[in-house]
Amino acid sequence: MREIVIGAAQMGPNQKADSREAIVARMLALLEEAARAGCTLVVYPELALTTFFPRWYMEDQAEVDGWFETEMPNAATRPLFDRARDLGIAISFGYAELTPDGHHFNTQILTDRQANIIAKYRKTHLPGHSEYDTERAFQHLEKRYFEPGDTGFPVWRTQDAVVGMMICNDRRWPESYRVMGLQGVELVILGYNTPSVNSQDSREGEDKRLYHSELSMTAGAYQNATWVVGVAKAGDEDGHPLMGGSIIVDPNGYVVERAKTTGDELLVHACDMDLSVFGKETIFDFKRHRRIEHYGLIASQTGVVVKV
Ligand code: CDT
Repeated sequence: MREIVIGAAQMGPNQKADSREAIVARMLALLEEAARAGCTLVVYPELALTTFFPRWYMEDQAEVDGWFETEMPNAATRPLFDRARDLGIAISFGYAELTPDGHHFNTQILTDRQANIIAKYRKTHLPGHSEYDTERAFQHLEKRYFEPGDTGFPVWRTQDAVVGMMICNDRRWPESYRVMGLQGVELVILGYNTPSVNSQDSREGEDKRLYHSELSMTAGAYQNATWVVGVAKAGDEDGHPLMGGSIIVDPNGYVVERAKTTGDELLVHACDMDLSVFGKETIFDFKRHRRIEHYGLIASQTGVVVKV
């Protein structure tokens, strides 16, 4: 058995006016709870340190950059790293990253149990748009504020497991899981901020959005025989509702833990990495069963081309 006790640290809303320090204090409270539950890994949401600022249209680059972190850890997050080191808990969380050479990414990091950053992933599938859209009920300007990630989907070995990361919208794309599946991923950790309603269709509410989120993660888990830990930032943020629905999914695609609230809430599960072995050696033994001669379009074409 290769067990990792994982804490999925769902976070309630971060308001625009909340300081990084106040938000980190809530992350620390979740970390303490995780320590009491015996966790050795705690996963927090996408853009954990701020409000989901891409809902706001901004033209002033200095204002935009105020939502970004130029180093990690930094003054605000150092207490989280220090406490995680004391407790021997690895942490993973998302934040807006501004690199020294001026690039803007939607990023997630993973540490080891000594609080060293051992892995960094930058979001690939940026949803939304880059200019103000009068047709939407609210804005989703990730394409304005972030560049598509430059990391691809690597995996890392830590805590005796093969671990990969993705961020929010990446979870809806089977390609994200499969690229990691081909590298033997056993645990996918991801955070998200998903509005409770569709800005382009007011009839689409929370039920359908929770269903699509869970459908994507359970399918990704099953089809790649991997654990998936999906962690929401939830609740009413700046007057805009974000859905919860954080889940831990086993390599058979079963949801083994599910959030009950839209606030700060820790889900805990002892995840045995060996549970992924059977699927990887049988129905999803990629080496024996994949037919790559028929998959070329997936890596050579984006849009749909109808030729008939
Ligand atoms: N943050 C993020 O990527 N949110 C998107 C909203 C898309 S609308 C379905 C998500 O995939 O949840």
